[in-house]
Amino acid sequence: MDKFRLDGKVALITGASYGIGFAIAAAMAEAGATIVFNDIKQELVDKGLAAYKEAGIKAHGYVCDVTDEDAVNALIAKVTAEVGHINVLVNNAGIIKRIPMCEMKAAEFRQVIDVDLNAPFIVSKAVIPDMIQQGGGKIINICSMMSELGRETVSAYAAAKGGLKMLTRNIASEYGEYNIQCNGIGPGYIATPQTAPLREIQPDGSRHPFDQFIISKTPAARWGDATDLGGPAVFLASAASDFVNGHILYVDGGILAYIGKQPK
Ligand code: NAP
Ligand code: GCO
Repeated sequence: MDKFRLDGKVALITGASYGIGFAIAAAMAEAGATIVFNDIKQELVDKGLAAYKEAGIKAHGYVCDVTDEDAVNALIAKVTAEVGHINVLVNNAGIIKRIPMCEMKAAEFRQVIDVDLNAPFIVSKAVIPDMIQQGGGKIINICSMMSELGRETVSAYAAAKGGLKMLTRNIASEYGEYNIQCNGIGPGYIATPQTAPLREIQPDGSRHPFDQFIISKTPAARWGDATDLGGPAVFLASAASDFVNGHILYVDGGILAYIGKQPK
């Protein structure tokens, strides 16, 4: 089981003050990794530092907007000097805008692409040269059901997450020979602040129709919890997955395997 341990590894998880990033970081810390995270605002970093401390994890938090290439390069240099060489990168920071496509402004579409697709490119290219120098590394891109499926209102998000799937395969193709494994995790519907609007209780006390829809589309018959992503993330960050490259590991309670519950 030692191959699943992350002792001595430095893991940078982007946008990990809370939600999926936090849960992945907590699992990696349990497996022995030193945790570094960033978030876009100081208040979020402070909130994250307090949450890690409460969980008994010594994490290093930095403010950095992952869409800003200069800021990312400065972050990577600072982390390398202050904490150590980055062995594991998780491109987790992400946003969604739920707007019907024909009502969406091009600027809004670009903003989603910028955070969800351009930023993983920027952060990955900032860590890869040092990973090559160090003899290898692990990159995990947080993809989505929308890397495979479309639905109303999420055109920009689906375009970005579909692109992220292919960026994952391309990084694996281009840098696999340097012992860099780049894989994706495709979470199903996970209960986090990002999906809270889809689970809001209705004025009459009933469940949100989308909430009921997701339960009926998921063989596990529940929303995922962010902690459901911990084990898969540790696996993809560890030596146990050294010959797994360019793969998207869907952690979706079976959504992609299922046609959906037939109406009664
Ligand atoms: P979340 O709760 O909204 O957390 C995302 C984090 O990223 C937030 O802390 C956010 O800060 C930060 N962030 C946003 N833009 C940033 C930027 N430019 N630079 C640095 N940090 C930034 O989301 P989540 O649900 O945990 O999702 C995490 C990842 O999983 C995302 O990539 C998301 O698309 C993906 N995902 C989520 C689900 C789901 O069901 N929840 C399913 C599949 C994939 P703010 O709070 O200021 O926005
Ligand atoms: C939506 C959701 C999804 C999830 C997730 C699914 O509006 O459909 O927010 O996009 O967040 O990415 O895997």
